[in-house]
Amino acid sequence: MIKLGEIVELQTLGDSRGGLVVAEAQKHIPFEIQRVYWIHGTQAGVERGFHAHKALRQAAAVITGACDMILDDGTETVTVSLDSPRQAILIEPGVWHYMKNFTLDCVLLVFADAYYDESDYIRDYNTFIRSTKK
Ligand code: T46
Repeated sequence: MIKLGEIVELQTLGDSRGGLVVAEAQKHIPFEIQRVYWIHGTQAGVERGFHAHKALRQAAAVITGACDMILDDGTETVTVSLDSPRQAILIEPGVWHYMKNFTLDCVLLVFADAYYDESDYIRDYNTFIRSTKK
């Protein structure tokens, strides 16, 4: 059972030359990775996300910089500060989530277990809350 806002530790192989972090599917990331995208250059004060996924599983890591991720399963809300490239946060289906407090240098890398599908998004909060009561 994955808890809300669960963090997974990635493999850290840095040495005196600098950092090297590895994320392998089914090992550090608990699913097969079908898609990778990243969010960068987010301007000051911008908040993004504000949706839940019906089936998509994701894991997100900040490669540089920092941001906060807020996750809400309809019962509980947690805020997780992401500021380490050595960790990823799991974003499971049925979790309303959004991101804020991006530093200007933040690069948020996201692993997803499926291709982009807009029909997998719930972008209305009331619809999301209703879906949690079923
Ligand atoms: C999520 C959070 C963490 C695509 O066409 N393909 C893609 O793979 C993605 C991710 C987005 N898009 C389109 C959909 C929108 O028309 O790009 C546009 C911007 O996406 P959106 O407003 O959903 O971006 P965020 O930052 O609010 O959310 C994104 C992901 O979409 C979402 O799945 O969980 O990052």
